[in-house]
Amino acid sequence: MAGPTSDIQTIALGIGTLGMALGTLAFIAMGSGETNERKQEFFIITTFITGIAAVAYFSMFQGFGVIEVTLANGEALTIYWARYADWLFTTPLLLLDLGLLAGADRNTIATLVGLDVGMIVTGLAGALATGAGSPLSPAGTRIAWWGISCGFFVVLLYYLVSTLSSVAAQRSGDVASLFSTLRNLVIVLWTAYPIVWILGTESALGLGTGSPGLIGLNVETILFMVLDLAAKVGFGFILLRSRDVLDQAASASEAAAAD
Ligand code: RET
Repeated sequence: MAGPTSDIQTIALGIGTLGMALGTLAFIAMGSGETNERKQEFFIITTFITGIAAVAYFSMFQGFGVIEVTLANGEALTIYWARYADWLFTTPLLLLDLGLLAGADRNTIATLVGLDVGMIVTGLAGALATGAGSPLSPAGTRIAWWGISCGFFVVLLYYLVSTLSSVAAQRSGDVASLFSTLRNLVIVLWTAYPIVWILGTESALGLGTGSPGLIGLNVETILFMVLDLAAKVGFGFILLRSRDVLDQAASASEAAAAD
C-alpha cells in the first residue's frame, strides 16, 4: 500500500503543499529587488526552506513519500518518510538563518547543524525501525531511537539559549530582539515535534489497542502540517519582513568579515 490512508490526510497534505508553495513565491517576490549580498543570503536560504518543503509535501500528497513499515510482531505502520528528507535539509537551513542573524562564527553554526542532523537521522531510524533482531520490543526499539534523537535536541536547545544567544546579545538592540523572537518561536514550535511523534503513530505506543498511536495518523498529519507551516512560512515572514533589521545584521556581518 502506498499513499495517504484517508481523505483527511490527503487534504492536510494538500494544504501543506499549497501553503509551502505560496510561501516560496512570496519570499521570491520579497527578495527579488534585494541587491545587498548579505541580505540576499536570508532571502535565498528562507526561499529554499519553503521550496524544499513544498516538494516534500507534494510527494506525500501523491503517495510517493509514504511507505508501510511491518514491525517484527507483524503489525504494520504507515510512515511518511518524506518528512525526514524535508527536515534533514530545512532544519539546518533554519538554524543557518538564525546563526547568520546572530552573527555566529562557523564553528558555532557547524555545531548546531551537526546536532540537528544527528537529531533528524536518529529520528528517521526510529520511524523505520521494525524491532527485528532487537532485544527490545518493536515499540521499545522505536522509543529508544526517539530518546537518542531527543538527546541531540536537548543539546541543540542548550546551544541556542547559551552560545548563540550570547553572541546575538552583542548585536544592535533591533537585531538582538528579532533574534530572541525567532529563537523563542523555534524553541516552542520545535519542542512540539517530539511530542507529536511520541503520541502519534511513529512511537507505536498504542499497538494492541486498535490504533498504533495514542493519537491517530489523521490528527498527527494535521498537527505536523500546522507546525511545519508555522516553523517555516511563519518564521520566514517574521524574519524577512524586518528589512531594516536585516540591514543592520548585514552591515554587522560585513564589518566582521572585514576584520
Ligand atoms: C523527531 C524524532 C523524535 C525526536 C525528535 C524529533 C525532532 C524533530 C524536530 C523537527 C523540526 C522540524 C521543523 C520543520 C520545519 O518545518 C525527528 C520528530 C527530537 C525538532 C522545524
